[in-house]
Amino acid sequence: MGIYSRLLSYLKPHRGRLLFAVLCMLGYTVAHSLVSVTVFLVLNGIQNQDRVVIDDLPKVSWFEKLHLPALDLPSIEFSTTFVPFMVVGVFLVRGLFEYASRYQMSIVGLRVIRRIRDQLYAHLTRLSMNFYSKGRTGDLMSRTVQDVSVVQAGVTDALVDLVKEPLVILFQIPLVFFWGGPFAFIALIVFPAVLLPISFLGRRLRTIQRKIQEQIADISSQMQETFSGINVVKAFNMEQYEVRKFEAINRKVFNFLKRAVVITTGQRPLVEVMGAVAIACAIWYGIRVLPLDRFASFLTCLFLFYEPLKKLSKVNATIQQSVGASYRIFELLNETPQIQNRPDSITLEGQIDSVEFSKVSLAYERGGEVLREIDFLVRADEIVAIVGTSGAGKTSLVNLLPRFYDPTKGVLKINGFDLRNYEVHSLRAKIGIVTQDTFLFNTTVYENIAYGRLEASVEEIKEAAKAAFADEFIQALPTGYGTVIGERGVTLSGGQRQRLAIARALLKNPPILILDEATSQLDTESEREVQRALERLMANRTVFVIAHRLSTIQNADRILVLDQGRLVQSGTNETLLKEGGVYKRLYDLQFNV
Ligand code: DGT
Ligand code: MG
Repeated sequence: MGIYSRLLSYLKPHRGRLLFAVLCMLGYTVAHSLVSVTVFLVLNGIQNQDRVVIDDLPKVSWFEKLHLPALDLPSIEFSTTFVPFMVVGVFLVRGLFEYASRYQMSIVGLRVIRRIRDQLYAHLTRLSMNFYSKGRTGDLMSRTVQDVSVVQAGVTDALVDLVKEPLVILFQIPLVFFWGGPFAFIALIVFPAVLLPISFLGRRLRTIQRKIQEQIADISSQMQETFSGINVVKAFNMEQYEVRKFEAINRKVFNFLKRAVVITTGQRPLVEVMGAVAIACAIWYGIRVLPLDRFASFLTCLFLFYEPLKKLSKVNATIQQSVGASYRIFELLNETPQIQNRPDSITLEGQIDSVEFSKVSLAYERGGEVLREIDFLVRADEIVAIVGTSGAGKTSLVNLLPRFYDPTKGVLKINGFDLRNYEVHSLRAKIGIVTQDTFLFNTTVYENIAYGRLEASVEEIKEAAKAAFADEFIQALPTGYGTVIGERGVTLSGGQRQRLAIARALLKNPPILILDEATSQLDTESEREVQRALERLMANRTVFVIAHRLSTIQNADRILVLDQGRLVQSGTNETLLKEGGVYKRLYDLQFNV
């Protein structure tokens, strides 16, 4: 119930609309109760030869036995020609109220869903890297799109019925007694018995729905993986394998859906049969005692009484399903970002004078340290090259600077202050990152370069592109800077992508630069252009470069050698080569000298 009340808390801002909807429902319920009255009028009219004569209502024998205060109704008499108009009138009023309440409730439901989706997306983008390192894009997409849709059913249609149907039941109860007297007890005795299976089946359904959502998330994950790695799938002839994997997941979804169908479709007949038993009991006794018009109204009332029960059982199913789905949504909303601003955080402003690692250790998972007690200090405008074997911890080391992760032990300082004291956005504004695989957005070249500084002028963007030696190939694209990347087959080569990334970084103009050089060798032409672009980018900045190029190593002011998470050597190319050790081995391997 906690989850559903959390869902309901989203309704708070819509109190006005809800109140209006509930009032409309009350109107609906009143009109709805009049249905049994019209039945009474019709039969009464038949019995009295075209006239409706009401004069005996309070004089029924069992009424007197109950010692109720006598309803001193005046006797009424009118022509049956009015009755059809009354019937239309009752249904018209009922319909209007139903429309108004359902419309308002549905709008509220849609607003709630929009809010949940917005909140979910905003929350997800705030979560830290450790959350995303689990590689769960498909699952996240599924939760934001699919699970939220399931929840929608629970807060729109279901909510209407959840309020309306109990009202109908409440209004029908006195009417059932009014028409049926003591026989009403017989008919209503079954009522609590109906609730038991409904609640039991509802709980089963909730569990099943959660499973269904999990499996659907697996479907999106499978699709996301296959399609983003489609070249690998094809290169290794694994299409059939992936198809079979997909079919296996899909079969699981099918099986769970089948179980849900058993409950959702079986529930209604179950409630119907139980209702029929109750009504049969009432008929058994009532048929001999009650006058025809009264008996017909009594029966109508009973049917109208059991109808909402059927609806409620369906509503319960829908609600349980949305609770099952919202569980998975709240699970995401409950995740807290690992990297957050401290309450007393300060803005990082002005010059960057020093970057210091002080006994910094990092473990992604408990126990497995990938960086151990790293100690070094970098002055402004120094170029620091980081070398080491694959898996030595180079990327992990530089990822600490923009606080993608925080060190598990030790402190990282900028200008002598712990990084964690700075406001995260102000810190990241000072850092530019160019990695091996440049991510480009499916938008224009302009926007891709200006990403992070969307307010930059066209001149500034072109300036940056020129400085990154990218202007020439951009001009050659179908619509130059306005070309949408990824659209109509516009794809860029690795070298071109890198130069766009360099232009992006140049435009941002950060005092600290992190560079993860490509290991793959570009062709000599673009290699030279990328190299020149990088040299421009590195000038007058504090640079941390994960070096794979000989020229980078030769230009570096200092080289840090990482080995299994430890800083084992540091110095210039010459001093390190003289020293021998890990660096000498790496150097010989990489540059074949
Ligand atoms: P590279 O790029 O192949 O030259 O290697 P490095 O030196 O950049 O290595 P790095 O820092 O990516 O990885 C160091 C170790 O940390 C390696 O054993 C893999 C592990 N590792 C890296 N990223 C993550 C992560 O996000 N989560 C976990 N659990 N482990 C990670
Ligand atoms: Mg790396």
